[in-house]
Amino acid sequence: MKTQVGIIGAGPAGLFLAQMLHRAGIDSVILESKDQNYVMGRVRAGVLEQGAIDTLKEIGVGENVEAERMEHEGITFKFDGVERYIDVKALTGGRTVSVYGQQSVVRDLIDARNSYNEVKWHCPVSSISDFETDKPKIHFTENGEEKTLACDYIAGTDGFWGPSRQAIPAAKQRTHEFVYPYSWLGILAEAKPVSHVVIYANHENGFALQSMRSPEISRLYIQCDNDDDIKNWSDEMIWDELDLRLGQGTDFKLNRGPVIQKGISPLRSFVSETMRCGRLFLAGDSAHIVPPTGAKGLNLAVADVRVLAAGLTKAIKDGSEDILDQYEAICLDRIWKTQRFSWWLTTSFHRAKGMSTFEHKLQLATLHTIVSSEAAATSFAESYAGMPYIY
Ligand code: RFL
Ligand code: PHB
Repeated sequence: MKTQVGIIGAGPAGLFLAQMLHRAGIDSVILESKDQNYVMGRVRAGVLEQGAIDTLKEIGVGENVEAERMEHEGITFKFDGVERYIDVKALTGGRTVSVYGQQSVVRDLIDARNSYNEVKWHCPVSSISDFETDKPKIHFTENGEEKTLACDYIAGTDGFWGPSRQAIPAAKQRTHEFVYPYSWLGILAEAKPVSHVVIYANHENGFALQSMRSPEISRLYIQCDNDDDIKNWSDEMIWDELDLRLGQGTDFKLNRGPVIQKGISPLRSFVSETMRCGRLFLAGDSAHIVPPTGAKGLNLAVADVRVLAAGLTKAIKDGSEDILDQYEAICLDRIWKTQRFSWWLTTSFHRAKGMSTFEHKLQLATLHTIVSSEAAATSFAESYAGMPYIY
């Protein structure tokens, strides 16, 4: 088997990349270890930057997003008796974010792909080889049979646990990691959201967040312990805790309804500064993880693959790797700025066990600064709405 770009993983990064390459007239094959229903059923990201929405439209996948997205002009912060709406649109000269679930993004991109070349589902990649030559290879299994895909370039869009990053020789890896002392317990519920914007709350029991997927479906999160078990939390306990933390001493009540999905996710910050090794390029969660506070993971993946698609197109069509040579530098600038934003927002809103009163007072001072200084609020809003793209 042969193709121009071999793509490992049909998450958002791989699917966006494949669509961009297709529009540029470049062939690709996507190998995905799971099946289509599993990938389409994964409940993850919800908030997309204006740039990610515009990218979907630019690559010809904008129809559903335009009809279904819920545009958010701001966000509400609750802490220390304060409830403040941050008007992101006004502070950034008109930029907004939108709630459009990762499930919908993935569905739209898979539908687009299926119209010309299906993803190879159930094809786990076991290893990659020869990527430091001009004949890289991807080794995978299909229906129990070992196969090889020969390609000009490999895109490692296989998430944090995939094989691409692991294939880079240890001496060439430059990685940085920070693991937080708390996790997120998230639920999806058939309940009308009470607020039409996202709410972030800092409460003495920990962080809480209300978001949504549609006018009928709420998406809600609370901070929990790293060693917590979802079995420790009945639905009623979760609703009570959400009301308490989001209420901040008022008689605030969410609309309750059947919980259709629940799970716990750890929080991690991670950067692989080595995003290229010969003809292997890492993009999305395989190269970096941000904690979900700030809602940047999928958005960063889109920014990476915009650069990668431009670089691969130029390399394959014109024989020039000059954009690919800049790939790491262009991506890492955005990645580190976004890491800083996500870490800062996470540590300002969560209560770590054993946190000193000094650290807690600093958290509150940070949040009071945002709501009392237009300059500080603007800095937050610029990051939340997302930086402009280079490519
Ligand atoms: P993914 O989505 O992990 O996809 C990688 C794909 O690779 C496949 N794979 C393999 N395929 C073949 N062979 C192998 N050996 C393979 N190993 C792995 C996997 O099956 C999978 O299909 O990575 P990608 O494409 O880089 O996308 C990243 C995003 O999914 C992630 O950054 C976001 O979900 C993060 N995120 C959010 N991002 C936002 O921009 N806005 C948000 O509001 C937001 N909220 C969130 C989030 C992530 C969360 N969790 C659960 C981590 C909220 C949560 C709770
Ligand atoms: C979501 O809607 O899933 C969501 C919203 C805001 C975040 C993270 C996730 O910071």
